[in-house]
Amino acid sequence: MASTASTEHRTDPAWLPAAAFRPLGARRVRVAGDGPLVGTVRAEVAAAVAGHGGALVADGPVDLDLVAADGDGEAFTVERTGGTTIVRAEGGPGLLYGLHHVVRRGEAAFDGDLPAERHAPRRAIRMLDHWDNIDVDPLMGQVERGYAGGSIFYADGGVRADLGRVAAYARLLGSIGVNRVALNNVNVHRTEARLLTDLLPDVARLAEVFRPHGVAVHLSVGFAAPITLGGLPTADPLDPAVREWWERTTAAVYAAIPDFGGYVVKADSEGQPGPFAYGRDHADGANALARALEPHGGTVFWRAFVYDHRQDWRDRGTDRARAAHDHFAPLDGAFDDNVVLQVKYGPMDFQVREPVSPVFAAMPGTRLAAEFQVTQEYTGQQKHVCHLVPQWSEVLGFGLRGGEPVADLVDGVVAVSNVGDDEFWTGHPLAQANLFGFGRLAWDDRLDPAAVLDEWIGLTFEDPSVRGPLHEVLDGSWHTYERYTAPLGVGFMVNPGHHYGPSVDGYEYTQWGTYHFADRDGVGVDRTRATGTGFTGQYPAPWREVYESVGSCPDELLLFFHHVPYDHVLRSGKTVVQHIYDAHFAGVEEVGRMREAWATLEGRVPAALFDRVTALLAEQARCATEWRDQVNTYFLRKSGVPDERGRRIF
Ligand code: GCV
Repeated sequence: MASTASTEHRTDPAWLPAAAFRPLGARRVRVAGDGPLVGTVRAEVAAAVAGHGGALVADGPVDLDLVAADGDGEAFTVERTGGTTIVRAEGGPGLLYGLHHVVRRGEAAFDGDLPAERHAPRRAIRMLDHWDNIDVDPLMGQVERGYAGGSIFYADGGVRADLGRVAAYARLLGSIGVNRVALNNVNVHRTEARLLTDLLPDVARLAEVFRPHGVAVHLSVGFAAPITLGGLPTADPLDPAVREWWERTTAAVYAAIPDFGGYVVKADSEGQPGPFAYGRDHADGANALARALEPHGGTVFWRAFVYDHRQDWRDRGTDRARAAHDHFAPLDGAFDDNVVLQVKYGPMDFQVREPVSPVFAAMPGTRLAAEFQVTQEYTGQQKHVCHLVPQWSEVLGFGLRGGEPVADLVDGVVAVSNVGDDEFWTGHPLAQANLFGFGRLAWDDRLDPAAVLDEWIGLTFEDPSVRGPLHEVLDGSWHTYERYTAPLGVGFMVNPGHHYGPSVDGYEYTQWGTYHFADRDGVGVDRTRATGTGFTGQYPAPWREVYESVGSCPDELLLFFHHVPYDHVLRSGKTVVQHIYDAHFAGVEEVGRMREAWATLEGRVPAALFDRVTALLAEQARCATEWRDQVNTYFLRKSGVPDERGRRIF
């Protein structure tokens, strides 16, 4: 790991790259400007030069000149001339981001001349949502879909007394440009609901820890809070007493936390209350909260993840993939300006492969945010290496409407965080790269995922020789995971409930709307307009035609859009069933190669980290083998078609 004594880092926040802040060495640095974030930069610089022969100076010749204009501007310009690297920031946050730009560039930032380059985030909203609870659920644990231990925020029935890890986390987020955090689960339970009212002083303590790093805090709130917390008989968003309750409650939040970011709301979804109970629509619901936040500059993040989770599997007319578009597209233009509709990247639920959600193209009159999962619910639960930055990059770069990438259709990028109180912060130490990469991509979606990974490696590990093997382990790991799990975009096939490991028919006869429809002749979901659910019709041209036709649908999404016979020939030239066999054998072989590459790092990374990853790779190999054998056996038995290469299937 970065810095010197690796053992120091075992329980220390320094496992995360931000805490590594490469020392600035024997350099003379000037920091000019006012405001709290400039103060943070000053403290960072003082720490980065201390003990290295450098100095924080007020004037005279300097190696690094960090100058902030007044205000909240996030952009900065960097140039190097006459032996001085100069960062001119358009405000306090820009200075923090400029400092970290220099830190990431390392020695290269102090080499030769550099013409002025302006850096600005591609979007204002760069957010991490936590699905943390205060209480511990016997089945789900403390963090819903969390795979890194308990919450970093809460312990013993309240906000932690010691917020040391939160401070290190906030520092990391500031260093990668994340500027908003939601502190509690979108499924708002009884205790957590009180964060909005009597536990507010503790939320204010958390806000104090995030503030110096430019990160605003948010709360997930229940739509029925006027009833459950306020004692009102209704939560009808058009009821004056309900509106007044939200206004009063929100004013109290801002009195305690003047820079509070706003609310996150999961309504009418998976049992959470919402406006439907009162015959109102989601714009009515979102706007009621938006109007309470508006005088204070706050935002409502209203989730579009609304679908029927009590579907009858016999009902072929209902298609969960259609739900978000069906519910929300007709409301385009009806949301207030301080509402951001938070849309999962795909129409289903964070699968390893889904088409991009058509909602991004359907609501030009609404502010949108794309939602990703850094936590690896369906992608190996931080037991498997699954480097997701290439997936997010592909989604954000996808030309959905008139060639316009998703990145240009959204105002924000949001993801569910993956940290916990685990020794390595993220369960799998290499999952830290996903957290880091999310922030970098949220700042600029055009960054190359491999280059971002390289930054993470450079900030995290001392020994430059680890780069090659780490790229071998991580670069292709998303596709590897895709190969050994559910094939060709069909999704799920996981064990119900906890979602880890294979169960091909686990969700086939359930209420959740996640089916693959395999029979003896074929597999896949017919979502065409011609003969299926009509989901393809939610896309703009050309995608509505590309996806509609078996001939033009990309292989990796074929079974998402079509039900095809096993001998259907893919664009790759293979039959569907042979592809399934080949991909699953290949996926397991790739995990074997990942293990070999990792093994070469013994002695070059800290021993505890080496051991943890080694053990998890063994589990990944076991689980991938199980996936391979269950999926291949299932399709051999269903289809009766032997593997043309005669490999062992059971
Ligand atoms: C927080 C999936 C997860 C749920 C999660 C939900 C959501 O269904 O399995 O745990 O709930 O998504 O995004 O709201």
